[in-house]
Amino acid sequence: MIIKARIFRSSKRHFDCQREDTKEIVETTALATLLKEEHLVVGDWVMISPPPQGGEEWKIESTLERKNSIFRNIPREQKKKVIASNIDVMLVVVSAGKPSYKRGLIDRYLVRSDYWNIPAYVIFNKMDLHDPTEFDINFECNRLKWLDAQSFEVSAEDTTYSPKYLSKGFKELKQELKGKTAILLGHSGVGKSKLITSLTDGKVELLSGELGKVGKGAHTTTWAELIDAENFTLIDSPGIRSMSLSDLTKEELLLGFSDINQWSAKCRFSSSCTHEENSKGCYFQNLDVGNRDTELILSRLDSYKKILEEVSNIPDWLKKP
Ligand SMILES: Nc1nc2c(ncn2[C@@H]2O[C@H](COP(=O)(O)OP(=O)(O)OP(=O)(O)O)[C@@H](O)[C@H]2O)c(=O)[nH]1
Ligand SMILES: [Mg+2]
Ligand SMILES: [Zn+2]
Repeated sequence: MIIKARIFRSSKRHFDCQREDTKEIVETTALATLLKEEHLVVGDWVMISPPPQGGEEWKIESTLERKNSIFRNIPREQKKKVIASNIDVMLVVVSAGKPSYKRGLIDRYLVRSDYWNIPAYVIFNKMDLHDPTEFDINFECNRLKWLDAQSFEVSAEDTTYSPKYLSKGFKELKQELKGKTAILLGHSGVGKSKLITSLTDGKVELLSGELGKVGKGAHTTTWAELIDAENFTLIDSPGIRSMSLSDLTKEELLLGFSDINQWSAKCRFSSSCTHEENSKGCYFQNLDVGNRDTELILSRLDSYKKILEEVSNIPDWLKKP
């Protein structure tokens, strides 16, 4: 008997897999020869065979081809570490309270989303703590709409705080997630683990960490793991300190900023313009000030320039596969 199953948790040679037929979680090990050839990650589909008589552990016989996979780029080692596979949507979680909102991180994830060809939803969590003088959420949501990314406003923590639009945020999100595998990504402490508790109506309690004195997360989650939320599958993942894009070439980066690419064509010296204050005939430097569209365009340029600097630190020829 050979059964199809999916890796929900992994540690070195041992894997908790969910059987596709009964949805039961079983313990498995993989043959050393298989592990030598393949780095198994959560989200992988595998074929497993039952334990020998008296035994408890199933055996992973083979793996099925991945639809896609996501990785963490480790610039120091110029390495990519695959962390999960077969993902339908990335949930980019940001905090609308503490830790403070980071727009740049969203733009980084949108580049990855484009590169991986996996859609991204942006989740504004901790709306119960949101102080409108800190940042204008309407501007941010419009900006995302304009970038073709859906956004949702929710609060994972306080169930007593449920103005209509917050529960609406959850309802819409759950609707959108139906039948999908979604990975939660974002800084430590933004509430990824807490959100999973809310999205499973409290059925799944994960370890959540208090924020430290400076309002940053404590890196509570240390491994990626899958969670069966009945109508959809969620992957909790550890918070990242920074989301490196240094593996991309300048060309690849520009592909992920198609808006910048189009605007740049309007600069007088479009092929060489660096869009600095003193750049002659630069489209960006000649926009009407005090206009909302200008603010949006310049916010994108700001993100682009920051990432371009990082990408330029390593010469492109070193990045060819
Ligand atoms: N007020 C409020 N607190 C929240 C909300 N969501 C999460 N928190 C709190 O924020 C802290 C961090 O939440 P976690 O779920 O551990 O954050 P995480 O993103 O999983 O963090 P790492 O696992 O470290 O990456 C916890 O103390 C949560 O109780 C929210 O919507 N509102
Ligand atoms: Mg966590
Ligand atoms: Zn320019």
